[in-house]
Amino acid sequence: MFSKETYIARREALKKLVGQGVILIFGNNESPANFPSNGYHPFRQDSSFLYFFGQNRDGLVGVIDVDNDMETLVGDDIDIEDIVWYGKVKTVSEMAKEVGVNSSAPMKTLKTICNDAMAKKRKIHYLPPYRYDIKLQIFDLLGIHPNQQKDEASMPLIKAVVKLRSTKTAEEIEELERGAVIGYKMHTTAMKLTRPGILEHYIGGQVDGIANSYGAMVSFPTIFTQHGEIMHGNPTMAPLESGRLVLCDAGAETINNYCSDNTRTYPVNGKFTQRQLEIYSIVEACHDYTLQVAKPGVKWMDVHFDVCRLMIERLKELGFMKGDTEEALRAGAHAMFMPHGLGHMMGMDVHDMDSLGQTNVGFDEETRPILDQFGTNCLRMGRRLEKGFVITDEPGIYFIPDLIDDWKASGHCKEFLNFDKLEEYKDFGGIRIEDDVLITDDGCRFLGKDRIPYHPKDVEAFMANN
Ligand SMILES: [Mn+2]
Repeated sequence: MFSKETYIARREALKKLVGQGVILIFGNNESPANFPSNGYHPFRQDSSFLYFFGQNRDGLVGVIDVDNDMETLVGDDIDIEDIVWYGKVKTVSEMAKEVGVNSSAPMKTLKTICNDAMAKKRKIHYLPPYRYDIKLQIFDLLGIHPNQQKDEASMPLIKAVVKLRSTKTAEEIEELERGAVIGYKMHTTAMKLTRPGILEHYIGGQVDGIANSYGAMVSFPTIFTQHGEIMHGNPTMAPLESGRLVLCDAGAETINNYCSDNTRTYPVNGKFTQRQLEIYSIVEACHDYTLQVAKPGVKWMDVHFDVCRLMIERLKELGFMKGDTEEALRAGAHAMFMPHGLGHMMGMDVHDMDSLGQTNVGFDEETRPILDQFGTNCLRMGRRLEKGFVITDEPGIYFIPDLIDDWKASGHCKEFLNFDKLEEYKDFGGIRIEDDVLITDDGCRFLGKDRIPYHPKDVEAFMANN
């Protein structure tokens, strides 16, 4: 947790931005896995609640009455039976004081607060809920059916939260650096363990264990797979095979829930083949290009398309693509190889603020999302970069057999693709290289003390020596 002053300042800024009404920030509750008292663990608090109220406990709601400048932490103190099982915990009043909130109240008061505000026709702001128990709670409190809650969520509140959380402060950057250090341990451990015969599942478990040991948890389910062409290929019981590539996309959350998110792709036997190197070097060039151009004022969507141009040019040289680069780009032909965006915002959520709506987070009046083109519709971030943004740089090239068959059958983008050549690569898999980048005054820099090896020579040397 940060100091009390941090949370006070954040709430002050929020009040100024929202201007009027009553703001409800819902914390999360325990979530049952297979029976009520056996929950998913560790408990994950809502990130916006953590941002404004700091407390990492279930069953809390933060109330900010903007008009009367009053803040209340709502929640029930635990009783003696719970103390027997879980030990003594801080009272809600103590938790409120820790984050500079003067008043606290039991959960039943929340209904009274809401009824009173509704009777006076005051605006009640809440963020789009994503957990079903919170949807029921909002239904009980405000009478808004769960199907309507996303539409009725407060746009002024969403915009204010996005504005505040997008720019990372010095103390947040320190946390993100800590996350990157754990991420480094996770990835280099996976590289050290990788060898023919070992199970994907085993290495995935070791990677997760490091996140749990040094931080709070993984920032998303670990991807460790020889099928890199499957975007979210979680580890299976398959043994690693010599001659194949393995893709590891994994990240940690620190104890204070700031994330890391990196991807590396490397040969199971520690040595790239020529065929693998040809594709790898394109992804490497795209990854490095981003670093040269990312700085305040640059539109991320432009960087994304420049990377796609570079990819098309290089794929033309190898005979995978053909025709005019600009026309191929406009047609979205490159999505055969990279069906996702170049990167996303990262912070307390690995896809930062995803629950607030990607259009609200990654786009603005000037830069609108392109939702009607396969691949480009997965770009989560497009708007101009600002100092303090943290963004992932994660180009990739994949050979997806079903996508090759699908486009070949329909003739989609056939003027830009060499399907005969693609047929030969159906067993290739996929390559992605990902790092987390902080936008600085006049450029950008990687987060983390040490770089996880990614240049082929460094990867091979690291795997040979460990
Ligand atoms: Mn990512």
